[in-house]
Amino acid sequence: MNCPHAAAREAASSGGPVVIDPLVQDLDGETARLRDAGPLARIELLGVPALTVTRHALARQLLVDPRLVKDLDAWGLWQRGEVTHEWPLIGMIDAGRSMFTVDGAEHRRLRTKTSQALTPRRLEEIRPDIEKFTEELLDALAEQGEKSENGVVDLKSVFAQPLPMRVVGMLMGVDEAEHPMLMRRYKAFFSMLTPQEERLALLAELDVFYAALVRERTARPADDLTSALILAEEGGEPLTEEEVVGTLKAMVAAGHETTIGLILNAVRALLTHPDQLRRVLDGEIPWETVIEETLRWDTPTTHLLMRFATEDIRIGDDVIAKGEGVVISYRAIGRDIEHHGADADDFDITRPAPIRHMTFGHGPHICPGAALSRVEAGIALPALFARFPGLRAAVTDEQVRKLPVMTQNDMEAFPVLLHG
Ligand code: STR
Repeated sequence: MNCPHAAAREAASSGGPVVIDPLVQDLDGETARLRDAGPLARIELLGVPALTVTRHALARQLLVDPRLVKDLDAWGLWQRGEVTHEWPLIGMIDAGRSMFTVDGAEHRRLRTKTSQALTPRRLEEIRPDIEKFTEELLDALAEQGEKSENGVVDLKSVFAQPLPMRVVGMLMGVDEAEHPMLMRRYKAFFSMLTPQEERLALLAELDVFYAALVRERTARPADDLTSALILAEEGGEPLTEEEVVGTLKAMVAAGHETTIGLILNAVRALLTHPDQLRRVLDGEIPWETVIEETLRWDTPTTHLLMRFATEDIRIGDDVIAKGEGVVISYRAIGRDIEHHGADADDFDITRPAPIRHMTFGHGPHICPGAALSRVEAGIALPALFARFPGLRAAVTDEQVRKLPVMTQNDMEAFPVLLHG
């Protein structure tokens, strides 16, 4: 592959593009390499070249640049057939028609109803439900702990994973009986160990499932966001069935996978920083600070795929060429020394200045579920530590296994002891 741009030359001189490891064997090392490769770094994703943004300031600029679009057809490698559905990450981009894949006025049309359903005021209405789910799952944790011979339970499968699924399931109107099926399929979707044919097949099965749900709600509307998206509005253009399906699947995938990471990463950070945990439990430092620092330091989304340049974009001495793919590396951005200071790699909830992270993105596509995830984590974390103040990890931090997922930052499991 010839590399006509300055970013490529810089990467080449330091040994070529940063190759993103599908097995996530050294996430911190990789994050540091990305940071060292410059604000606009050349990377390789399973053999496919792309650029990635590794600095807060540059991301802030590019995420409002209308010359970068989500439309897959703007990708040169796709146009030329050099990337096809055989590429295991294509499902991260070719995700159906929704606010996630469309820009401009159409994007606003596809997003408005969903973002209105997720305002802090509207979320207050479902707070009691989230509290109830949390209490039920804490009971399940206690029960598992009693049943387990050595007292070890998996905080992920019993608590951190089902909670966000119940919340997004309730919002969208997905029956609880379907949650295990969905969690299984999304785990396989994200895992790089899943063969691509299997991934394409499971995505097709999910499409069938979501289309059936949309038809069911079209016939019998219920009190959920799926029904609200279907119902025609005065003035506004209603969403088509395809668009409701696209929105539903984006909401379920995003609403559960990312929040699992937030909850687990916060617990892990606190358990490995007991002095800081003590200050939180003493009421000296608010849970909100824990959540914001976790979002910065151990972002649920490692890399966000992808945007494409509709024309050459000059960045200092560099150029993003028309047709090139641009990733946003949120983990590297959270560890940006230029923005967060020399100690950006430290988890530290005692930082004097407010934490100004960009983990939910910026610009028109900024995460519409940001407030929801903060409410969920803001309920789940204090409730977990109130019920189990002696909670500790049952494995060393080095033994915690990451999922083999290139874009999300999640664990295989988090074995804990509930009573220390
Ligand atoms: C997963 C597959 C799918 O069916 C639909 C989507 C669209 C929304 C995407 C989601 C994807 C993957 C995880 C994303 C989410 C939006 C927010 C979430 C990228 C591609 C993040 O990790 C930020």
